[in-house]
Amino acid sequence: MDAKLPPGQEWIERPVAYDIGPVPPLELADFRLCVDGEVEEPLELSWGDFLKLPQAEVVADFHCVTRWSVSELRWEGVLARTILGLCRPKAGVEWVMAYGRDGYTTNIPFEYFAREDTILAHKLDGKSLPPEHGWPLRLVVPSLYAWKSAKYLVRLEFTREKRRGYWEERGYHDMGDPWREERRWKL
Ligand SMILES: Nc1nc2c(c(=O)[nH]1)N[C@H]1C(S)=C(S)[C@@H](COP(=O)(O)O)O[C@H]1N2
Ligand SMILES: [Mo]
Repeated sequence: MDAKLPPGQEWIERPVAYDIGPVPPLELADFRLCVDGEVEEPLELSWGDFLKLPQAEVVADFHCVTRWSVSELRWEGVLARTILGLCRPKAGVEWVMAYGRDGYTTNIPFEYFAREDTILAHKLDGKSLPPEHGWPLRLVVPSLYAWKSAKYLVRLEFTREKRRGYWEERGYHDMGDPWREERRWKL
């Protein structure tokens, strides 16, 4: 028994990159992160603005629904909690939609987004994010399967009602907790 390994998973050395399609190029000078929807204070952050926010580090295991897990990846960036403190979601917000610049979307239950280990990461294991792992910025939600960790992050939208992202529309679970094996809602 390995208490750190969720049911149905096996350990591998490095994360395998999965992308739904090509990722448009980007100049950092053009980078913007939008935080909007049901929030008191919508944000539009340039790369410089983002780097000025308090920086943190999260060491966490990464679990993919295709049954691999990677132990103790070290992410650096801005905690989701810091973003929540700035944008102040309104009462009744239950979901966060994350958008990548490749057109990817995924819906994240607010309760998991707000956990202390959720991070908007720009570094992995001490280095700038590799292109295939989400450069320049990705969301990392270690408490959910990896498809909830949107790469190439450009927008976070807070909503009261549930909407489905790219994989959720195709049958993946709305919650996605690896400890409950919330892999698919449709078999
Ligand atoms: N923007 C974006 N984020 C994404 C994806 C994607 O195609 N586009 N794929 C998801 C899926 S299905 C998985 S399993 C993880 C894989 O993360 P990795 O490529 O860093 O290993 O990224 C998730 N985030
Ligand atoms: Mo995936």
